[in-house]
Amino acid sequence: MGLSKRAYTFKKIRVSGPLWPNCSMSSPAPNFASSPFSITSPRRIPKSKFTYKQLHQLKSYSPQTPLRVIAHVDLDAFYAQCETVRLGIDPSKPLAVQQWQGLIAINYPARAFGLSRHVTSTEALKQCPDLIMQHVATWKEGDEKWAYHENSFKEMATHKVSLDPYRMESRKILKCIKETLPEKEQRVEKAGIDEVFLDLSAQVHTVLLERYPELRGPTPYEDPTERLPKVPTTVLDWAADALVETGEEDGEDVDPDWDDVCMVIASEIVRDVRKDVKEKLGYTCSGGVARNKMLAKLGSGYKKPNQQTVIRNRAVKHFLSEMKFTKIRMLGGKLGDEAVAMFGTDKVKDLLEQPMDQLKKLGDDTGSWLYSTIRGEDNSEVNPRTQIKSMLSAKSFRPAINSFEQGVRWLRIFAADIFSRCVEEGVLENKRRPKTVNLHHRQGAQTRSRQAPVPQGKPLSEAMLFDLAKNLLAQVVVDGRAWPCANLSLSVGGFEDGITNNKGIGGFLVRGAEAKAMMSTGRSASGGEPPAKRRRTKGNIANFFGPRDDKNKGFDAARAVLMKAHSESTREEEAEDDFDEHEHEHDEDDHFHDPNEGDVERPHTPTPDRNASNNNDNLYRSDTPPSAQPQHNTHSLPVPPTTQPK
Ligand code: DCP
Ligand code: CA
Repeated sequence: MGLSKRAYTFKKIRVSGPLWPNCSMSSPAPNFASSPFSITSPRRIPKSKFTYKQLHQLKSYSPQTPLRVIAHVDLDAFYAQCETVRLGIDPSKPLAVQQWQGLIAINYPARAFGLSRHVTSTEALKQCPDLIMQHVATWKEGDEKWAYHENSFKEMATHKVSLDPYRMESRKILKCIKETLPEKEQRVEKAGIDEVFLDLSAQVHTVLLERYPELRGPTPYEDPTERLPKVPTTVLDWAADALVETGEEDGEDVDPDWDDVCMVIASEIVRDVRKDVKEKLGYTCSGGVARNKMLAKLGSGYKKPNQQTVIRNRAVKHFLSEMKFTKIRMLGGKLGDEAVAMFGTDKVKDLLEQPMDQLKKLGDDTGSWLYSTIRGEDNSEVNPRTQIKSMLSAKSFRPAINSFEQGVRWLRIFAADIFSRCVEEGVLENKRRPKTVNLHHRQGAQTRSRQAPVPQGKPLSEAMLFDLAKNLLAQVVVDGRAWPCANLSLSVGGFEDGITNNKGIGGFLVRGAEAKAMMSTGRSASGGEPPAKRRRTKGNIANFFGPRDDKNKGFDAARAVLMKAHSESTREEEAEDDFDEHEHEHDEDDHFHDPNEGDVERPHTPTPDRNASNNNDNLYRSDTPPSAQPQHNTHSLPVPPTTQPK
């Protein structure tokens, strides 16, 4: 391929020409007589390779149409931008966000000094003496709310990181993006704290018909396989977009087809979205536009900061073959490592040579998913629901903690932290609500977990979460060998939509039974015996909680917590028996009634929501043992989609 030729063709596609053929400039109405079925000059008039059916499928966001357009928008150096915006700092100044001695986000001016997440704050200052380092907000033991504390990097033993400020900005940005898009033609998926996927298909379809009236009207001969007329222009204006080249000699010479036009329109939309986010909130972001999520995400990371990249269908093969497959969504973790070890390469190019049966050594579903993924196929849908499945609040202790009371003090912070996030999720309006609460406790190499159901019959409160957490810790403590404890975390999970029917007193009955189950098993309270049977443990409660253990610090306190919880749950149940008779008079659950809610649960999306729902001091630290990480971040393998959506 001659270099000059390539340069020429590239230029041709990027520059010149009318911006857009507006209606008056567009081609004449389609010549239906030119249908392949027509007897008059069937092959003379060139047609698009796309059909009317494929065009119409755009409107309904069908993943099947090759005209599909998906965008991925990712904030540049997100936490760092949050701090420049919050503090009103000139964004051209180098800035990094600090967490204890490490840096977790570095803005682009600071990256110019060679700084990356792996350097410590001391090293960073040597490399870039003017670096502004802002420590993340923290919860201080005993405080009711997180704050930006001075010198908090020295307070690792008594403070806990809060990512709330970034989550708040994230929500504002999401709202702004949604407001930029037409209300009835948007599909936005929050994919992480600083990234979204947009399915622009329906909106692009509308714009397409506005600009090209020849595409309107009924399908000729009512034949959906009828091909569309040719695009009435040979030059498209990609404005400032980075265009991935086709890598083929004649790639740019082939006239644009409707898929290219769809991408131009999508790209204009993404440019508008990015402009709005910048103008209204002050953040820059990068965008990727392509035919599916996987490619769009690769696109947004291709050129940063503050740029957008389009991967036209004609460029996909070339783009991917040059890529390391470990950069592909869901191949960045263990699955990618496994594939590298198995095939001795991290290049898509090499993996493309592997037949399907070889790839299936990774498992049947994974193998066929990988086979199509490296060929640029991804039918996964943009899922407009907020995807928080669990929330976790955690702390690693250096030095380790040694008593029940110390643990309880942290639980108070965790409960406040998680509760405030639940409130943001709409728990008070009963939009969403967690079903379970989990406590993870790490002592040496051993991690112990206890789980309890969140009582469903009354409003979720911070106090309720705290009590549940305390009970769970008490269970760990009475089981012995709890100290020294190196890591403690509390999480809530099983988020479900609001309760649509008013359960009334029934909810309280469940709570009584659930609480009992928790006490009687000493572990997870799910399942369990019927209440009548459980009641028998009442008399033997002291025995049940075991003999005193003087070496186990905090044992007495923990035991007292469990005994108190047990007696409360018994009292509740007795009282509830009374309520039951007056069920309709004691309608305490009005608060929960939300007729707008009650959708069925969405299928599991394999995208790991790394940032959106966690607040773990050590979430990103490589020295954190896996046991200290949240469950939903430690799936052994990302589960690729096994079924293709319709
Ligand atoms: N983050 C973190 N630790 C990591 C990765 C990310 O704490 N190992 C946090 C800080 C980031 C934010 O998540 O600002 C978003 O992560 P990204 O990977 O998108 O990184 P940035 O937004 O910082 O940079 P980029 O411009 O490369 O997207
Ligand atoms: Ca980012």
